[in-house]
Amino acid sequence: MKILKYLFLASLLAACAAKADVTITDAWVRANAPGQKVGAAYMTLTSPQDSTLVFAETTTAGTVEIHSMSMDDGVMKMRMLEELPLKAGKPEKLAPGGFHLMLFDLKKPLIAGEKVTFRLCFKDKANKITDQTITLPIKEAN
Ligand SMILES: [Cu+2]
Repeated sequence: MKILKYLFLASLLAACAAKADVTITDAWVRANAPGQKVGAAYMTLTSPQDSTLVFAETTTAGTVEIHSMSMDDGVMKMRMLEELPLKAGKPEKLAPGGFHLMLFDLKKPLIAGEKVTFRLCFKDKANKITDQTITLPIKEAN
């Protein structure tokens, strides 16, 4: 199952060529405590056409997953999403308490004031894959 997913991602990556026209605002990475092995990144994604976030990667983490967060019986639960749909012109917010990009297997600590560069891949209605590289500041959550 896992291997299949990696093969799928590898083919996506190879296909990621043209630049995506998605606007990315309010993007930041949460600074974390020393020794923490995971991290989270937040941003608002606005696409002029229906699109889907299908993949994210950074050299700072071994893997990046798209997560949702919700309250379930008073307990915060995170769930991994295969993809995140974006409606044309509607800002989709990734913010604390909701959607986020989860960073696993961190290669270095996330220190406020430093930056993390991500590559995001989007798929449009015609299944065309585009990508965008964005550098996010690391900030303390407030
Ligand atoms: Cu998460």
